[in-house]
Amino acid sequence: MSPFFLEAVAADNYVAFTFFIGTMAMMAASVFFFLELNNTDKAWRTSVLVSGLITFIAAVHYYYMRGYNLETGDSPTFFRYVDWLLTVPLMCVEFYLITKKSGGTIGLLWKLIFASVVMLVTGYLGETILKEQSVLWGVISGAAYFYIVYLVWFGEVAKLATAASPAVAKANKTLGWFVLVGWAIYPLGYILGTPGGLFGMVLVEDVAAATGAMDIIYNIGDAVNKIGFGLVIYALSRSESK
Ligand SMILES: *C/C=C(C)/C=C/C=C(C)/C=C/C1=C(C)CCCC1(C)C
Repeated sequence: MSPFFLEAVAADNYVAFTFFIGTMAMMAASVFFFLELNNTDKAWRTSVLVSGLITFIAAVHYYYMRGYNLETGDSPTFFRYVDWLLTVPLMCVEFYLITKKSGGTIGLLWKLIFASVVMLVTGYLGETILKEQSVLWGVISGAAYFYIVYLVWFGEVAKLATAASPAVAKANKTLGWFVLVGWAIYPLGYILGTPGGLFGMVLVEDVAAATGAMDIIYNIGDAVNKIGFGLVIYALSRSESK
């Protein structure tokens, strides 16, 4: 067995352990979604397939993030953003797919994807290359985030979901909570990691421990946000088929 494996399952390395569990959970979820495609109505197959793609992409990234973390002891910020850049737009695709039958347009799809890419690219700039202006980039990223929240809760997505069916409306509400509460952990992590800490206060003295804690929170949050999100879509596909 590789020493990395042993280190990852060492009882005191919680950060690496959550990367390990994350990989397994995302893999298991992907297998589940892919195998369930056979039992899914044609009209809902693409939605369930996208759920599986989201967790599959995350599983591969978690595998790499675990190795990176074990080798360097650092946060795999770059891999996280690559993972988000692929999975968050796919989550936006889910909103388009569930509202397509009631009039969701390609225009709406692009609005959602564009907002998510702006949110992530500006967030990455603020967290890495342009750290001195992290507040500015964080605010731009946050505006794009709230635009997505707005679309899902009150805008086009909400209206089309209500028009589609009670089951779609209900699922959209649940997905809306994921976006509003589940996704909020990421900007919180960004704020805590910003130089000077939250609102200029120095909150933590042990930066390495704080970074590790943040990784654990992201890892748990990711599992909830990606697998949970996929399961809401899966449940909707069941309630809408015979
Ligand atoms: C599976 C991964 C998900 C759902 C990731 C979502 C990430 C975000 C909602 C990130 C948002 C950010 C802001 C709103 C401002 C600060 C920068 C970010 C990128 C952390």
